[in-house]
Amino acid sequence: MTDTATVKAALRAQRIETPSWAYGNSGTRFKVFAQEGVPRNAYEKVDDAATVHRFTGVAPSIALHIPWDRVDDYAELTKHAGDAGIRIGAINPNVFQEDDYRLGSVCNPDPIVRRKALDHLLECVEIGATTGSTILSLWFADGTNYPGQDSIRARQDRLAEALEATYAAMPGAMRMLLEYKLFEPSFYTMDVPDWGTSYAHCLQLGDRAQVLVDTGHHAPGTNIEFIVALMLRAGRLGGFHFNSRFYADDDLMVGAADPFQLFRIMHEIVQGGALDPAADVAFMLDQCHNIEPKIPAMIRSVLNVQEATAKALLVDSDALRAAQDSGDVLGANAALMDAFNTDVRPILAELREEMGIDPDPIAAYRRSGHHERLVAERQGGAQAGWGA
Ligand code: AOS
Ligand code: ZN
Ligand code: ZN
Ligand code: ZN
Repeated sequence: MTDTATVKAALRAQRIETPSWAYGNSGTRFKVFAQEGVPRNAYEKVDDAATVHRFTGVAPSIALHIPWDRVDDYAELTKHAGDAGIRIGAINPNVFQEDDYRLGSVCNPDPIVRRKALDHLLECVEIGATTGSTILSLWFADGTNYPGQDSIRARQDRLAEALEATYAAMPGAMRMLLEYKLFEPSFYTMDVPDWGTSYAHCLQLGDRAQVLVDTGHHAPGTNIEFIVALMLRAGRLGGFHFNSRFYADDDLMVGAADPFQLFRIMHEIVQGGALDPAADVAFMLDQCHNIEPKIPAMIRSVLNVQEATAKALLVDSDALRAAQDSGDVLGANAALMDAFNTDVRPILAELREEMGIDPDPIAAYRRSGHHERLVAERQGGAQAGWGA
């Protein structure tokens, strides 16, 4: 059994990034439900991320989405984040919300549209440099709906060209994470539908291009931890967009639908030595809280990742390896399940007390009166972006 001090040290060093868009109003294509007290601009989203960090102690950065978080002065926003106790994390360019992008962005058949999309990616590289961000996080809504609609192969060439130009513009400290998604908004094919496509492009680009795994972007039943192990082994696991899915890209709270899957993923991370911040695997949340209050939902999500991580850290690796090596199928499985079935809430509560934060972050947030203050202060909260 790993000793408690080692488990706590690893949990204390863990970093989980929250996304700016989770703090704004969101919904489905049927309805956006407006909530009270939501942020009105990027500055207030930063404030909410800082609040989540204050109550959890392990969420010290916020991912931005451009143009949803566009501001006049990014240096000022960076300072605002610093003053609030956090920093700017991944920069997420948005090349999917304009009429020009009906047939795609960087894969569009029209070179003028491709140029416009590339210019936005390059602008985001600059924003990353100004904000001290080390991650350019790329997701393309590009794809086709009908067989024959466009050349699958030509679109790959266009994609490669844009990625290459973007990669070339990145400062040395910046990584490019390329996110894949099986379907939606395109239904016949997406241009980056799976880890293999992302990986192939990353290999061509260079060491600082890595695969981003959004847990909601796979076919039902996909073994995500296999992909995680494979990409880690290849040195190409850039990070995660954590969330839960029941059916499609549901973007529900991580660990809510399938805590066992999250544990299995974190087990591969721990075994692969990738929990260490030096391994540079970004643990980011990509969620929308359509009907539940946003800040406590984010706190809950951070705790869910922590709980899965704690269980993965409790796996008795020596016993596991011994069972594996001797072909003890049941023993190996039991080593994993023993850890999964451990109640890790007491050890996490202890850790939080040692860190000087409340052992029960959700209860502490409720008691703090922060939500009521936000409702009083903020009138007319902004929509996260979709349908805006
Ligand atoms: C879209 O499905 C991807 O998950 C994106 O990472 C992300 O949700 C988007 O950029 C935010 O709108
Ligand atoms: Zn995502
Ligand atoms: Zn998702
Ligand atoms: Zn998604």
